[in-house]
Amino acid sequence: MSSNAPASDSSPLGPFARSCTAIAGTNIALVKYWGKRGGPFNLPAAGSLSLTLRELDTRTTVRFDAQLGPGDRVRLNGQPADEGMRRRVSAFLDLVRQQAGVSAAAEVISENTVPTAAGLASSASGFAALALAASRAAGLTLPPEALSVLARRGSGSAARSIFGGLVEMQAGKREDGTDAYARPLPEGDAWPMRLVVAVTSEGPKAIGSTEAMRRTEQTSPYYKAWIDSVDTDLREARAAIAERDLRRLGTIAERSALRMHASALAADPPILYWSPATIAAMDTVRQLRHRGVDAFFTIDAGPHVKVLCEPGHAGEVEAALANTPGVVRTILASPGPGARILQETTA
Ligand code: 2P0
Repeated sequence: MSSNAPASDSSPLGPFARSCTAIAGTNIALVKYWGKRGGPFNLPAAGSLSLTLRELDTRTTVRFDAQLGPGDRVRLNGQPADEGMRRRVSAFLDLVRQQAGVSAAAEVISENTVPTAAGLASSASGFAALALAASRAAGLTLPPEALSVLARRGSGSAARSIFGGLVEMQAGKREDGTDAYARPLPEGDAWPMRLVVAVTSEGPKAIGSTEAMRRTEQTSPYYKAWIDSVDTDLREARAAIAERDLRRLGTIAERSALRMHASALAADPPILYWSPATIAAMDTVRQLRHRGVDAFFTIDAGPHVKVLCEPGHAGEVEAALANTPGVVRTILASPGPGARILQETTA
């Protein structure tokens, strides 16, 4: 079954259950997203640029069924989702139901390939897989840009995971967010590179990125300077990618991550995601460079360090990070495809 027409509950396909299983890789931003324009559409204040990964992904099945309900059922990694997540997923499903003219409740079953305990479970892969699975299960066939717009409503970084390889998210200008979507960079999936994740010891639960962004926007005196710097980073990153210049791209990625964290550090109260192991891993990366290994770090809203390098250097980078005090283990990741459908049923 494939149709552009919304399949309403009164269509020949309803009231039967329709389900879709989709998979999406998480992504790591090389030019970071940190700040929103405001309003109800989860609009980024600036663009961002990322690498979608093959090894760290989320697989999600959505089944709309008129016999279910009231309310949606949501299971994450084999457990019922907590109330906060269930509401967030339900609110997202409401957007899909509205767009498709469907009123049935849904069952959502989602599995991350990354153990949640590693603190790497990502809303990026989660909402990208959910956007694709839910829209298809509701009878919609959305073009990639519309899928990216939909995924953004769930989580800003999820808009990028619709596409594979190197991806740019544009901030857009419209108030309704219809131009705030991601796009794959030309041949961005054809450049072999590796990303080594240094999983650091877990500290106390860090502040979530949505709340941390809000606090940075509202209280950090460095927020405007951070946002003003992003366009230059994007322009230079695009040029580095066009030239296949890993050293230049990596240098921009480190700069972007440090500036993002600097803006958060200056919030009130301050937001500090780093642990001693984070700083030790950054130092390891600098030492690798002194030894002639092109390796470049980036850090997200947590203590883990992600290191960009050539495939031929990945073993040396992994070994050096594994020997770094406080690093619990490493994960070797590579560029991966965009969100895709694994299975669909119509009844
Ligand atoms: C990024 N992060 O560009 C940045 C860098 C974390 C640090 O996008 O509020 O979970 O759901 O739109 O997508 C994390 O933010 O935020 C994020 P919401 P999201 O990857």
